[in-house]
Amino acid sequence: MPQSQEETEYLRENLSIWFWIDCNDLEGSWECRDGTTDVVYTDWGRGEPNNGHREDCAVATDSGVWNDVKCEDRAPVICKRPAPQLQF
Ligand SMILES: [Ca+2]
Ligand SMILES: [Ca+2]
Repeated sequence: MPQSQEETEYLRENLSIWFWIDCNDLEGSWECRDGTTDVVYTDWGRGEPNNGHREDCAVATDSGVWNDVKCEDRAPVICKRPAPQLQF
């Protein structure tokens, strides 16, 4: 999941897809696949999370802001890893 406004801006500028942020939104609490439940940074779109149709899976939209969607919806994932150490 994006951890900061900087990460959100990077994704917004470089992606034109929506993607799952690896956490489920449970209206007031979180359940993330890595075990995280204490989510400090959020970037919900206007009116979200609205739990519109039993929506508990959070995605970043193509405009960068977050939305909770139905967990049956399919969305790509973005993997993040540390930058490789350069050897000289
Ligand atoms: Ca929800
Ligand atoms: Ca929603």
